[in-house]
Amino acid sequence: MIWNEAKECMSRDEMAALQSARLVKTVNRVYHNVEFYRKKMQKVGIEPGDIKGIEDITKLPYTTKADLRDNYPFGLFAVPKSEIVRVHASSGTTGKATVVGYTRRDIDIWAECVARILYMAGLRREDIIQVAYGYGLFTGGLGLHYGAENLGATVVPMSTGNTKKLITMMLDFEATGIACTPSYLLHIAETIKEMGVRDQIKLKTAVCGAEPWTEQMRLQIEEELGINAHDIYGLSEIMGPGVAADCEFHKGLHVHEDHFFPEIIAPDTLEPVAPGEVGELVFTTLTKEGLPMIRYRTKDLTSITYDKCECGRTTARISRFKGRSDDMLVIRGVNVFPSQVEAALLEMGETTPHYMMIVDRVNNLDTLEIKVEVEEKFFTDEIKQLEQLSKKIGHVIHQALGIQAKITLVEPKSIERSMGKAVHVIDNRNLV
Ligand code: DLL
Repeated sequence: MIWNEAKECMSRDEMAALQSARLVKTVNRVYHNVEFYRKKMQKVGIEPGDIKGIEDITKLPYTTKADLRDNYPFGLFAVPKSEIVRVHASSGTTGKATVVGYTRRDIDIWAECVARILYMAGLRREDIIQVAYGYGLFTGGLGLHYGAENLGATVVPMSTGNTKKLITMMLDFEATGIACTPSYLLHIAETIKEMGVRDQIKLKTAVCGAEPWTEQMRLQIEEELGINAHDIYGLSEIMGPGVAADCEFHKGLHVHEDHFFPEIIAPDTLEPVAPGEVGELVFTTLTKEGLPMIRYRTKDLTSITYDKCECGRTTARISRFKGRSDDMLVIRGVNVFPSQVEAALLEMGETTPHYMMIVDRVNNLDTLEIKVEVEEKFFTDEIKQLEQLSKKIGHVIHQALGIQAKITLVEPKSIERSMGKAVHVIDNRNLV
């Protein structure tokens, strides 16, 4: 039984009609309230009256993260500051933070979107959910928090910081749900094993996201903890967590299309690509008041399908993320995504998904070293075994990436664990 049948199971025609009406409203709102959008539309000769329905969306110009930075902090807000009840910000790795703002209604819609996802993942009001995303300017903690409250579940606002305490409370409170990054959940699973309490946990569902992860990693988490793990996607510029997530069939992430209109474009030509083809995901918000975004280029690479899902939902589904158009590494002319390394390692089965890629340039030639954590036993046994494993991983990585890498096997826990987003790449080439 789907909780929000009216919103998630409407026909494609009904959805298009709803999106059209909402887009027209949004375009009018930004044209009249945000100088940046008005100027941008005038530059390409578009007036609000030219946008009559969702099919006209391609007439509108794209927006990027740089536009948000250039208008730091509040320049793209479409309501008076007094209407904004909360701001979040992402620090990013370069330049100024990007600041996002929400009206009361935006916050309510956000909470509902996250609640729909928690419900889709099988959580109900009887559940006790630990939220172990960072609370604060990052949207993860508060986003999941209000979503879980909206569902009516009991929220334990753990944030990040103390894994043993989290596990103790997981046991004492009999927590049945957890929301955190997938890499942190793996670390939690390791610690649960070390504490010898795997049989005592009551956990049944995890809602993980905020960073790229593979299907293999999702399955590993499910197996290690004996739970269902779901993928939740979102970005601060569009709302935060809750833009899309996967149902029990795990065949792509359902987009809340009544609030966010997805497009997939080729990052080089900026032309739309056909359903099923991989490209960059672009979102237009359809109901946001505080910070509406028009054709925002997420840089996330995925594909889309409009086929009805086995679960009964009719909303568009995006595939698990292939990486970002900007986290793609070009090593010796070959495009490499960290997720390819993770998938290859997990498929092999003899290592953990804890790895670090170190890219360098020596005598004008790119080098790639991959540090991979392997089980303790490989270090106590004969050196030959270690060499064999390293050779095997080298072969698997070569097959997966199309380039050779130096493999360095390291002991368990020697690669730093992150409670926030995991870092998998150190690029020393200073290419930018
Ligand atoms: O990471 C919001 C979020 C919080 C999502 C908690 C899910 C759970 P930002 O910090 O703005 O917002 O980062 C957004 O993170 O463009 C993707 O590149 C990446 N990302 C988020 N979720 C996923 C996911 C939050 N499920 C950026 N799979 C996005 C892959 C993800 N990448």
